[in-house]
Amino acid sequence: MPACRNLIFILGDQLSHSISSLEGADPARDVILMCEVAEETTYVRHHRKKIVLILSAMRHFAEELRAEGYEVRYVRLDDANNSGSFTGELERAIKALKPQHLIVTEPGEWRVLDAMRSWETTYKLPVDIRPDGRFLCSHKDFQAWAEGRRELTMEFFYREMRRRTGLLMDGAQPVGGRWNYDAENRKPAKPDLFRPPRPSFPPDSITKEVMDLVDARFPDHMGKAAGFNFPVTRDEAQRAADSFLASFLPQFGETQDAMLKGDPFLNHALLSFSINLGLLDPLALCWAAEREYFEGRAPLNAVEGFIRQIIGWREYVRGVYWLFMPEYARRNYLGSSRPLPSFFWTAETKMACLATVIGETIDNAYAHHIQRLMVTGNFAMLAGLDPHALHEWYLEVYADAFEWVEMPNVIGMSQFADGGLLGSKPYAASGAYISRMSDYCDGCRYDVRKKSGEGACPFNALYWDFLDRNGEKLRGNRRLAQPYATWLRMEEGQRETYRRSAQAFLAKLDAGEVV
Ligand code: FAD
Ligand code: DLZ
Ligand code: SF4
Repeated sequence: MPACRNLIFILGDQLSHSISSLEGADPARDVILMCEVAEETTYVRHHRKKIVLILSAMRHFAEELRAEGYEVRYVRLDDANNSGSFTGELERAIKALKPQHLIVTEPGEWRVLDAMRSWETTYKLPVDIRPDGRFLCSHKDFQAWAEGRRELTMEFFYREMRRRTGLLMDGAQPVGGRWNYDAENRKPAKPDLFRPPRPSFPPDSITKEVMDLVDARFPDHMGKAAGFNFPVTRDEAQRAADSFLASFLPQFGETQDAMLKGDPFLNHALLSFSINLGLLDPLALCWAAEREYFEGRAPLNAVEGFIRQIIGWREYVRGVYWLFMPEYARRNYLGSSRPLPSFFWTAETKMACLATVIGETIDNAYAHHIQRLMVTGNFAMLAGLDPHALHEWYLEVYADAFEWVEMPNVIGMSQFADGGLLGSKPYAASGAYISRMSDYCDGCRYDVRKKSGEGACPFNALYWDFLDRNGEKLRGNRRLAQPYATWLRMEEGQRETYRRSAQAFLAKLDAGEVV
């Protein structure tokens, strides 16, 4: 085989034709490497639908590149000589193709970047690690923004991104006079029988082959391949985006924080997996959403809320991840160490909220933001579950989970394990919040109105016990002044009842009883 000039290595979450590693690529000269490897599929036990999504999207992308004339060296998971790791496959490709340069786009995980940095020495080959142009804010820009700030408040970062992009801007001012319309987006929802159907993406022969492979190879991973319905090409992802913009965006704001039994998607976008894999361009989506507002088809609170999630939160958590890794992964500000209960994998719990959210996670490899934050995340923090084990669980179970976005959301936003770097107060709530924002409590084996003792909603006593046992670390937080004042106003007898009720619940949890 003639020597190729550049070997371009494309990872499973870099499936974009405008990815930086492809800039200047020449099909007549360069070879592309893509590989399905055991190490990536098992470093946590990813949900089966997540593996199907990534491998099927990779295979479809390789076909698109071949149709453009590229030679793609594509290694399948079940290929006889597959070495099982990125480095092993790279080594085999270098031996076979003898390239003069290696080109990659920086990966989304610190662990992979760390390995990449040694490739130049190991393979005695120039390695060009290019910035990932799919993000608005480079590592250097985020560093510059963070420099010298006492608090890394997302809202201020978001305003910078609004100014930088011009999205929803009227000169130097935000359209409508306000930057943030979140106050209008906190309503509970009623079942809506008229919610339009979601587009479906029936598996083609490529996806079917991957589904069989995944079921056979990963029998002990969560979920099943059956029922797989994710977009696996950019055309399918665009169809999903068009459907969201036309049919769901107008109500996106209203139901953003709501949770309903039997309606796991409400008006959410279901686009995070497509964006994170590279099938959709996040900025193009924001421009399309802005158009819906300017042309009168969607209200400002919905469009601003959607844009904020993407150019605000999504960019911000990536900035935090790269600024504080690898030390960020070990943060455990509240010193929590309880192992995850088995119901995180089975959904077998008497708590209807957790049974619903985890059950939907097992079925769909998806839960929406408030389910992740205020049900599973809130429970984990109140019960003192080990944040690192919880991070691995989130990385496993959600189809959109890649460490750069998952870890700050879990360690920072949901567990306060970073000590308040990402959020100014812990997202801790009693059963009253879940009852207000969902219909889960109707028919739950526990009574949300009962505060302690047998049959009481466990979130109630756990909430007070959480504040009590973390008092030293949290009492000084201005945003917790009101709950601490309420706690201190209580009779000592009442406080003791809460403590005992929480301890009785946690003892059952530790004993492996069904709670
Ligand atoms: P929508 O609610 O419709 O939001 C629109 C888009 O905004 C999403 O597609 C996503 O790209 C972006 N977005 C919204 N919130 C966030 C956020 N907090 N951080 C980054 N992007 C955001 N998101 C992931 O992409 N991967 C994860 O692994 C992940 N783990 C999470 C873990 C926890 C504990 C929490 C609280 C949130 C997590 N999120 C994660 C953020 C958010 O929950 C998901 O992006 C969202 O639920 C995806 O569904 P959707 O496309 O329907 O989003
Ligand atoms: C998550 C994942 C999985 C399950 N499998 C593969 C794979 O076989 N090949 C691949 O290139 N990428 C895979 N990925 C995504 C990678 O884990 C991801 O690209 C890195 O973690 C960097 O973000
Ligand atoms: Fe969850 Fe408590 Fe409501 Fe049951 S009563 S669904 S445990 S919040």
